[in-house]
Amino acid sequence: MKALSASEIKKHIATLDGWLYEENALHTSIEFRDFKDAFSLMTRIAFEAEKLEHHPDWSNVYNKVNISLSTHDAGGVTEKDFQLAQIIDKLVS
Ligand code: H2B
Repeated sequence: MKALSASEIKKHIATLDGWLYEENALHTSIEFRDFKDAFSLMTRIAFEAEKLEHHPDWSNVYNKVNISLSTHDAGGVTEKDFQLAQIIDKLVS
């Protein structure tokens, strides 16, 4: 899969909720009520990521989840990152 250009990424990112494009990846930060809610959402994302065969780079501290999406094989952001970002937005909302 081919990495998207900066202008394609800017166009696509407008369709997402609370994502930034920085350092060749899409980033978001989500805050939950507590650790249980944060980890529950991470588990649901994990199942979707497996289905898509595309996986987030992420970290979790207590009720906060930081997510970065890029396609390692392509060295940048691809359609797959936007697919996963859209799924994450849907699961969060
Ligand atoms: N996830 C992400 N974010 N980037 C990749 O390039 C990638 C992946 N490659 N998940 C996948 C797995 C690849 O290694 C397997 C073989 O499909």
